Amino acid sequence: MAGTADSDRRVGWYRQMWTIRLFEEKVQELFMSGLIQGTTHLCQGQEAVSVGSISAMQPGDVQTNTYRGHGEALALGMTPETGFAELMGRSAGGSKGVGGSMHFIDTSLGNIGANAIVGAGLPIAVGAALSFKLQGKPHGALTFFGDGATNIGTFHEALNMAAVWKTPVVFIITNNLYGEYSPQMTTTATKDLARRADPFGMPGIIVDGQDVDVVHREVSAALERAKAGEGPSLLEMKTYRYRGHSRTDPAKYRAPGELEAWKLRDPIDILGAKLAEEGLLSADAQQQVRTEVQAAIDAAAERAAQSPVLTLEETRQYVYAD
Ligand SMILES: Cc1ncc(C[n+]2csc(CCOP(=O)(O)OP(=O)(O)O)c2C)c(N)n1
Ligand SMILES: [Mg+2]
Repeated sequence: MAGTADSDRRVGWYRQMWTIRLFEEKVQELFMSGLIQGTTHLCQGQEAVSVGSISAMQPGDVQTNTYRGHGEALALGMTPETGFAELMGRSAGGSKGVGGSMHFIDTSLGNIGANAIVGAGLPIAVGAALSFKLQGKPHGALTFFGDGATNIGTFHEALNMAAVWKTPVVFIITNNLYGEYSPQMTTTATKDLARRADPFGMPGIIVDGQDVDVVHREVSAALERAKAGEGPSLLEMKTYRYRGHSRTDPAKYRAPGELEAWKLRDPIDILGAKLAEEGLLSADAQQQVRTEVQAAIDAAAERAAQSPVLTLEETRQYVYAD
């Protein structure tokens, strides 16, 4: 049945969520110390959306995401070392250090694009899904985007075309309640964004984005439905980003107590509590996972920093495809 995961897999998700959390914390540290330049958009708090959704993919499936896409890239299998190298502008990075935080891409892992332009990933995913359909391939596409992106024209165009053509795509709104610095209610007339599926005649489902089991189950079902030729779905993941929009944003626009309230439903804690109760991973073992992941993250960042920067001549080789 779609969406049932065995215990080993769920223990793996626990480790993956810690990997994403601690990777992002390290990115912030490296950014503040000047080892990472440019900008960063971190995803602490949203780990269950990345891990639960990506784990629903099968070999051959693809996904697009956004500038806040480190979580999806790591869940797909990009190593922390490759990610850190990319962020530090080093040649061991996934895009040889010239893509940076907003372009974590690895087509071999099904990651066909992270997009800095809000809403740009949706039509790309619809196109990929259409190509699967036209070629008779059994694959599907996921596309991740924010609540703010549902006010962009490409959102409506992509949903309409996908619905008309019944392309095998699943639209995933990571609703973290904020656009760049604006609360959702100040920019959007609809509270439950899943309702935006209605005009396009596709299912619109509200999902608890803090519970990785629920996310995995819903995305698996929507992807299976899409691949069976029954059309796309819109899933609204209710979640929260712990940090500000980007870089050094202290997020002072948030209501007092809001962050603390969301941390009471932390996605890693929710899975951890279930795994402990089910006898699959004790509290001590969970602490051990966290310690191991922290050591791996620190070592990965150190190794990445040893990788050379491309020379100017080398960067020119990658401007145009052969
Ligand atoms: C077309 C376009 N308009 C504006 C921007 C500037 N911008 C970058 S992120 C962002 C907010 C998007 O919010 P949301 O879709 O909720 O995603 P989140 O940042 O919360 O993950 C905006 C307006 C942009 N990158 N692209
Ligand atoms: Mg948002």
